[in-house]
Amino acid sequence: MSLFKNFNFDKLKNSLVKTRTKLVNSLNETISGKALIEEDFFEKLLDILISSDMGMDVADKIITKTRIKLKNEKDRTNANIIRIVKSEMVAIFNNDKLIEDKNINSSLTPYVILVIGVNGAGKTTTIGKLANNMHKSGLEVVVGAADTFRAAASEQLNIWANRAKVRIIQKPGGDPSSVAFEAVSAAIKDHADVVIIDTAGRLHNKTNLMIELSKIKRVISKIIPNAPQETLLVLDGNIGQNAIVQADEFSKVTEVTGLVITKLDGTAKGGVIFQIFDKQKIPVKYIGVGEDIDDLQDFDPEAFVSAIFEN
Ligand SMILES: Nc1nc2c(ncn2[C@@H]2O[C@H](COP(=O)(O)OP(=O)(O)OP(=O)(O)O)[C@@H](O)[C@H]2O)c(=O)[nH]1
Ligand SMILES: [Mg+2]
Repeated sequence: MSLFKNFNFDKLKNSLVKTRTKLVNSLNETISGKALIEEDFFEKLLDILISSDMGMDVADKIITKTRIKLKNEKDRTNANIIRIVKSEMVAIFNNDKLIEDKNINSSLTPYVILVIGVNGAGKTTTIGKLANNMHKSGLEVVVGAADTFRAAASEQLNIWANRAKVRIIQKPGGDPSSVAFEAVSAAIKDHADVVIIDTAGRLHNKTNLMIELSKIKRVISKIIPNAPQETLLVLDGNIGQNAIVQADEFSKVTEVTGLVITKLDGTAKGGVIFQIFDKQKIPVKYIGVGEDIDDLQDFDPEAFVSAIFEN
C-alpha cells in the first residue's frame, strides 16, 4: 500500500513563476554575452541566490561547490555553469538519512498524521488536499477536527472532508485530544488506513502549545503505541526567514517528522525551501502550489530546481 503521488510538472512550473522570473532573469542578465567567467560573476550569483531567500549559508555552499567543480571542467560555457549550479541546488537536499519512505506499512495502520503550524499557515487546506490525494489513490481516510478553538475551523475542515469524500470526526468546543482519540478510534473501527488530525494555530504561548500537543500525542499513543507516525509542520512559504524561526520553535515543542511548505505559488522567494531544509534537516514532504484541492504536490528536489529554471 503506498501513499499517493501527486505531481504535475506544468502545474509546479506555473506556480513557481514569480521565483523563476526573478532568479532566471537576473541570472540571464549576469551571464549574457560573457564568454568567460569573471570573478564578479560569482558575487552576482551569490546575490541572486540570496534574493530568492535561499539564505547566505546555502547560497555560499552552492557557489563554493560550483567553483570547485568548474576548476576541473573544460566546458566553461554559461550553459555548463548553470548545469552545475542546478545540480548543487539539488544536492542541498541530499541526505541519506532523510530518504523517506512514503509507503505505509500495513502493520502500522491506521497511519496517524498530526498537522501543526501557526495560524493561517495552511494546515486545514493542506489536510483537505492531502485527504483528497490519498482517497484518490485508494486509501481510506478519516480526518479529525482537533482545532476546537475556533467555531469556524471545524466547519472549514468539514467542507474539505466533503470535497475529498472522507469521513470527519468533529466536536466543536470540545477537547482537542478527545477529538483526536475519537478520530483514531473511528479509523480502527472502520479499518481506515490513515487519520489526519488538524490542530489549532492560535495558541497563546509555547507552554500551552506544548501541553496541548503532548496531550494529543499521549492520547493517540494509548490506542496505537507508535502513533502519530508522522507530525507534519506546515510553514507558509511567503514568510521567508520567519519560517526558519517557526520551525525552530515547533521543533523545541515537539518532534517534527516532516515539513509542508505552502503558498509557493504566491511568492518570488521560493528559495526559502532550500534554507529551511538546510537548517532543519527535516524532510520536506509536500508543497502547496495553489488553493485548489489538487494543489498539493510531493516534493521532489530535482523537479523543483528544474521548474525554477525552465521557461
Ligand atoms: N495560494 C495558496 N494559498 C494557500 C495555500 N495553502 C493554503 N492557502 C490559503 O491560506 C489561507 C489559510 O489556510 P488555512 O488552511 O485556513 O490555514 P490554517 O493553518 O488552517 O489556519 P488556522 O486554522 O487559522 O490556524 C487560506 O486562504 C488558504 O486558501 C497554497 O498552497 N497556495
Ligand atoms: Mg485551520
